[in-house]
This record gives sequence, C-alpha cells and structure tokens, in this order.
Amino acid sequence: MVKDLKLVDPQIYDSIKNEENREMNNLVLIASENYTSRAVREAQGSILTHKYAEGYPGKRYYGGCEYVDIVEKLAVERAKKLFSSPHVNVQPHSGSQANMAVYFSVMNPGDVLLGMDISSGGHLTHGHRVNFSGKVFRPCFYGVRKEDELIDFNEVEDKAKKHRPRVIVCGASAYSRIIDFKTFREIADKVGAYLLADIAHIAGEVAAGVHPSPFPHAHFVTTTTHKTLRGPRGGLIMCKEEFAHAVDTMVFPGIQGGPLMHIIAAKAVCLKEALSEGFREYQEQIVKNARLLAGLLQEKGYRIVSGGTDNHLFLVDLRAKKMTGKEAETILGKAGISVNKNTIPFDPLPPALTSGIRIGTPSITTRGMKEEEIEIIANLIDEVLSHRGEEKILEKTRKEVRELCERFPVSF
Ligand code: DSN
Repeated sequence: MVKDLKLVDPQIYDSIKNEENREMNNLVLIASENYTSRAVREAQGSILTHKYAEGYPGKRYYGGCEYVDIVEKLAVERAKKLFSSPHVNVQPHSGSQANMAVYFSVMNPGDVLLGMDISSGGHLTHGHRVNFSGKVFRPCFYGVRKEDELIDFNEVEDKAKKHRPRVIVCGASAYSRIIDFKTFREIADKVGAYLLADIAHIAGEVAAGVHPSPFPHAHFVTTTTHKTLRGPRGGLIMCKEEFAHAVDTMVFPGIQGGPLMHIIAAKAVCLKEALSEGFREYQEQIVKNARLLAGLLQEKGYRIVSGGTDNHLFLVDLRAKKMTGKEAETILGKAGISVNKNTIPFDPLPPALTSGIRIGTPSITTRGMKEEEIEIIANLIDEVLSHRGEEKILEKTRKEVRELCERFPVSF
C-alpha cells in the first residue's frame, strides 16, 4: 500500500507545508536563495535517489547504471554548453565540496591559499580559520579598499608576491561589483599560482552573459547550482581538460562516495532551463531590480556599500540608522521581509551582530516582480526600519507584503 508523507510522518509534512506558506507569503530578499521550478523538484524528488553510481558514466563500480549514465552525461553536456567550459564535474554535493576538490587536486596540506577576507565579502571556504580551508592550508587574505570598498588589486598582488600562494581564489558571497577575472589571472601568473573562480553567487549572471565569464582566465571554476542558477542545492566544478583527471579523481574517490543521482538529474533540468529562452531576460531583470532597490534605499538615506551594485545583491550599512544588522533582520522578518544580517567591510561589530544587511533580488524576480514592485518594497523596508518596534506599522507592512505576494504567487 502506498502511504504518503502526510500519513507516515505528519510532523515533517506539517513543517514542509508551513515552510511552503512562509515562502509563498514572505518577500525573500536573501541573496543566495531562489525558487526552483516544479520540473527541477520533480527530478530532485525522484527514485534516482535509490541508485548507487560510484564512478563516472561508462566507468561505474555498480551495475544497472545505464539510465543514470544518460542523466549524468546530459548534465555535463549542458553545463559545458552553458558556461563554455571544456570539462565539467557535476557530482559535488555542495559548493564547499567543489572548492575542497579543487584545492586538494592541486594543493597539499600546508600550502598557501590566498582568498578574499570574509568581512570584505569572501566565503568561509576561501581560507577562514573555522573552515577546513583555513585549517588544512595556510591562508592569507586580500580585501577591499576602505575608500571605495572595491577589491584592492594592489593588495592582491602584494599578498601574492609576499606569500607565494599555490591557489588564489576569487569570487564572493557579499560583493556587489563585477569581478575582474583577467586581472586576478595576471597576478596569479606573476607568482605561478592557480586561479580558482568561485562563481556560486553570480553563476546565473555568468551563464546569461550579464556578468563577464571567468573563462578563459581561471584554471578552475566552481559554483553552486541553487542561487541565481535556480537549480537544486548542489555544486559543480569546471576546468580545463588538463585538470580533468585530477579533479574527477579528487571528487570521487578523493572526497565523496556515491553521487546523488537525483540531484544530478535536477542539475541537468536547471541547466536546460538556463539554456532556454527567457533566462537571460530573467538575469537582466534581477540586476535591474537590485540596482533600483539599492538606488531607492540610497535616496532614503541608507548607505549602500561601494555605492551601488552591478549584480543581484548589495549591502546596506545601518550604522547611521543606529541599528545593527541583527536588529534589522529581526524587525524586517516580523514584517514578512526576509533578509540576512551581514558584516560590512571593516565592520566594527562581530558576525553575530553586524553593521549591515545583505539584500538580493533573485527570488522576487523569479516571482515576476519588476520596477513597480521594487518601489513598493523600498518603501516597505524603509517604513519598517524607520519605525522599529511600532506594532501598527508592522501590521500594516505585513498586510502589504501579503498582498504583494498574492499578486505574484509562487507555484509549488
Ligand atoms: N551561505 C551562502 C550565502 O548565503 O551566500 C554562501 O555559501
């Protein structure tokens, strides 16, 4: 007898339903989140989760891989086409594991890794001391300039010459400007380092040509598939042919076991969607929306880190508003607007408090929101933050958020 989730596990069922409602009725402005299509989730929730397929298509350690081979080959071919990448590994379970596989394919423990400081917008896996990347390797960091909050290439070069890294990693989680991959490569070449471009955040924009591609500059490119790319939670590695064997053997058997074939199928679906008509327009609209929202908040007196954005996100410095990022995250959350607290460059406050919030537009753009709705959202954010603690304002905003969400439904 087929028993559905509601019967088998009502607690989990209810939590999923509640989360569905939360996602439908809140304005999600978390820059790293998005809504997947039903097709992506159908593949992700499929019976492919049953299959062991250690190895690669045509070279598996298990029998019965004829269909999952088709799935993985399709995912690889689509990723190659979308990103114009010579070689792709679609098996990394996450962005962290994608970065780990690249590091271990060209570095030994104790080698030097040069990455972007987390408070300038970098990621934990770019050498942070609490992460494997900062424990196994010897990390050193570059950041942004105080005066304009843009990547300081003089510092990148100075640090590269001083510390002689084996790998330089560029790419960020909270940096709103174009990343100049060519200059990073020139610096890497001066010190004989490999360049890894972690495009997890901007993958959709890169795929659509809205952000310059890291190819041909980077030796390795990693990404997640669930942010602007709008796919399932997971990772990808792209590289030149000469590194293909090292990367593939490091993913499996180096750091992972059986690939998640249901996730790989969902990656293939999202890559197909990204190759289809409308994806470029979607990415362009994400950036238009982010630019407009940053500009409108600026007009209302909020300081935007680096003065604006070229991509899907930006950071708001709340110090002049005498508010921490934690407070803003909580107050906006109560109004149905979901953001995350985020350190700003040279932040005097710790990561648990922060002086800023990060705002991103991929999710609301997936809902179809455009300029008109962005104006409403800017007003709602300002109203809530300017009247903190005023229950009446919160109530009014919650109602307006709900109305806006109902006009732009998410279909699950
Ligand atoms: N946690 C992700 C983000 O929010 O940017 C990065 O991995």
